[in-house]
Amino acid sequence: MWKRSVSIVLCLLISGCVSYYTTCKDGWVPFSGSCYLFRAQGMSFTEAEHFCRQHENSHLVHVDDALENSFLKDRMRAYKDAFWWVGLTDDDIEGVWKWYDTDEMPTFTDFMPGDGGDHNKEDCATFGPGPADYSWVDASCSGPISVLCEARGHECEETIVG
Ligand SMILES: [Ca+2]
Ligand SMILES: [Ca+2]
Ligand SMILES: [Ca+2]
Repeated sequence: MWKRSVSIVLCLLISGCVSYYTTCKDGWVPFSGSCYLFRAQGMSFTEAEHFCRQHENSHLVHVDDALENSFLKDRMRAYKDAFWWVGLTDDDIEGVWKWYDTDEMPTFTDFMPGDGGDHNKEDCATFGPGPADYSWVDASCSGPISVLCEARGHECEETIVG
């Protein structure tokens, strides 16, 4: 059983329509080329990253832009009051956030005002429930915090003859 979502539909004048789907394994949520696994089970940051590796060789979520961020926030609002790891850490240089698995700097962030700065004991990023409404907060890497994995989805093309 595979789930799929239409990410783009291109319509060409003569040849009909081509739609692009993201397909994901059962239990994973498709969105715009990626698949997400929400596991509401508290773990430390490194345990969570390890958990993702063991599931589809994925990684803790990389939030690349506002669209992906708001899609994920909408899903989280369906769960009650859980924190979810974002795959970012400032463990190397205080206040400088990098993706844990690639060491790259993020192109988009959504930290709450007062979070994401110079907090020595809070070196891992999470989506925060309650007043944060799933904006990001920095927190202790020991958790326990719920796991959100991201894997690359399978892009499929389907031609609809018009
Ligand atoms: Ca992503
Ligand atoms: Ca910090
Ligand atoms: Ca904090």
